[in-house]
Amino acid sequence: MGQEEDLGKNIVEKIFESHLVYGRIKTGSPVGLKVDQVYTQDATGTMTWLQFEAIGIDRVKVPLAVSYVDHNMLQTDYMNPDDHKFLQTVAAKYGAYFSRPGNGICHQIHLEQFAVPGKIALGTDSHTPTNGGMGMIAIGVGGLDAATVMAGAPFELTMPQVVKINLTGKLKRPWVAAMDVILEILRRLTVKGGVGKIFEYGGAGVKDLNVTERATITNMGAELGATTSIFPSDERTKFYLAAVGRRKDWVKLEADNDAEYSEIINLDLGSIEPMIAQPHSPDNVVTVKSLTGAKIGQVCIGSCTNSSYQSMRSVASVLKGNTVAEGVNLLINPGSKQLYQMISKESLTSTMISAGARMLEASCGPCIGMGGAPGSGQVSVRSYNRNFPGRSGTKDAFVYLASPVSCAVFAVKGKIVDLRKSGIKIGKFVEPKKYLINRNFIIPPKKDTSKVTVIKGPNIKEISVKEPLKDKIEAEVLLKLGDNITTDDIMPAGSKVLPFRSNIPKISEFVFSGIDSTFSQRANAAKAKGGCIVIGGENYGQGSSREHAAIAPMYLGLQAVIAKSFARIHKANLINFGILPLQFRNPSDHEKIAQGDMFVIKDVIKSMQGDQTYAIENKTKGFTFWVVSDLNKRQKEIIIKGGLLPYTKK
Ligand code: MIC
Ligand code: SF4
Repeated sequence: MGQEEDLGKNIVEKIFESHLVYGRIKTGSPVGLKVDQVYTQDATGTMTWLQFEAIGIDRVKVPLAVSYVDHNMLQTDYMNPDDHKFLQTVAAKYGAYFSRPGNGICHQIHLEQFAVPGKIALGTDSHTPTNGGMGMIAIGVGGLDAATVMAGAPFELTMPQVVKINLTGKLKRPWVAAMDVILEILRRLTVKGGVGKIFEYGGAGVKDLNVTERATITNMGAELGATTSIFPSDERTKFYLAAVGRRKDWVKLEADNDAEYSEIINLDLGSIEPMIAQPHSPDNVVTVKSLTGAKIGQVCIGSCTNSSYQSMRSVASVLKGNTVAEGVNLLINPGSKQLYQMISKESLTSTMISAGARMLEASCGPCIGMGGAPGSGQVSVRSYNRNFPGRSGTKDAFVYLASPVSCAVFAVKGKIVDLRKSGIKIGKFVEPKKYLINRNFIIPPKKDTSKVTVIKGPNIKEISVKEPLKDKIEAEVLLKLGDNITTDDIMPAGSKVLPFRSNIPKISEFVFSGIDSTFSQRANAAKAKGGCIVIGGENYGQGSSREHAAIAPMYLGLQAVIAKSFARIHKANLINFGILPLQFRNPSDHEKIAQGDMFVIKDVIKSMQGDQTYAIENKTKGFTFWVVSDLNKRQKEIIIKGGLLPYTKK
């Protein structure tokens, strides 16, 4: 790629260059970046802010920090509202904006209110790349990474490859939507296809897509495992920013003509047709027409992927004058309060209600199993981004993912149909010149914070810290797993578990509970004997940014995860909490290991400081095999100290 001064640059290189604190913008090298914006959501945010407090800084050191509340909204007892109070008071104390509960989903609001082309944002949620639709580098990170950046540290990452997705042609609207574009990319590249990569969109087809359509595509780039995805900032970006009252935030941003990429993928928008992801993975994608006739029981429309004004308008257009089919439950969660108000003002909500839709709050809702679970064995089609087993709250449900317009048509028909032959007519979407703006649910930072008291309810417990790395690890293999294990597998969410995000001892009882309900008990027993090890396959830890998938296992004594490969955010979280992420030198060794085997790893620190090859003695089976790590200097120091918190406080 064009790192040298005189070579053409892509957009990613331009933004990285203007934010570079240290390192070289060269694939595979560590780079330290200055961050402009950090945002948290409540489910990851309580821990982030507790960690920020523990670092001991008076006020956030980034130009903009926002604390959102969108996940833990059920309030079935005191726990969720206590967290909200904590987040509100902690934001007031340390100089962050606070987005009040009910204001909507963090990514949608951020796009509307704060995203600025050319800037860098971190968010404690894996779908932060939504803001890439605005020409921003927006990266999902674990809470501790966000906390240290808010405390003034640069953000360090290994420079990913930059892959261009070259768009040509135009979408065949109204039945083909932005969601179909990203589903098609997922079909081609799979959930591992983006690991170590940033996708930069370019080509003549870019101008066919407006900002919220682009945001749908960059949002679900998270499901490719990509570090982030980004679009240029052009006339359409300017149009959107003007419509949301922020014309002054616009800057033009495009790649140089001779910019270089590590790979170029061509995609003709005109060739895309309605697509659908089948259970239980977002890359299990086929055409909608190939599933024609399949009966459905539930439809959910919304989430950070598809809850823009345009999505809602297209849904209302389908529902107008129609009735939701008997036997179908239709749930709709608009992305932000502001656009909820806008569609209400335009009577679109009334159209939805009249058709039989159940209107939900502007929040994550059923997407993360916070209400709206399907019935047992039921088929649910959702305009969301993840359909991992059990995530909906119902273990044996079959969740499909499709565009909002597809979802709405299926809700009316009671089954999957070829949209183009559905007989339903919908109007042409015209992008609004002016959106309704309502910021009354956003509380700006205070100048004088001396009188603010941070309020912590009884469910908010002390944060846990690991002891420094031991030179000899003797531990039992407590669980052996295959490929693509998700963070939902490791640390489930949903209404029973999410309220314990500020209570590590309690939430640790649920680690791996969907896979093996005895895990936490067995881990506690193994703790006294040196702790435990988990074995994974490819892409271990895909999905969310939740650092609880590292903290809670750490609390249970997890010393190392040995896998064939790791997902980016989870690997960073393991390191941040002092857990060794090790990779098989010879992947076929995975076959030779069984649950219950006892492992001994000697000279851990020496091996780490050397060529990062570690000999593991399988005491049970009587053989030795080798694993490797690829930690940089800083990461080694973090693990040796027992995690990023002890490292930062040194
Ligand atoms: C998700 O979609 O899985 C979540 C819930 O938004 C997570 C964050 C979390 O677990 O709190 C994510 O995507 O990072
Ligand atoms: Fe919320 Fe779902 Fe988006 Fe996660 S993916 S931020 S749970 S709407």
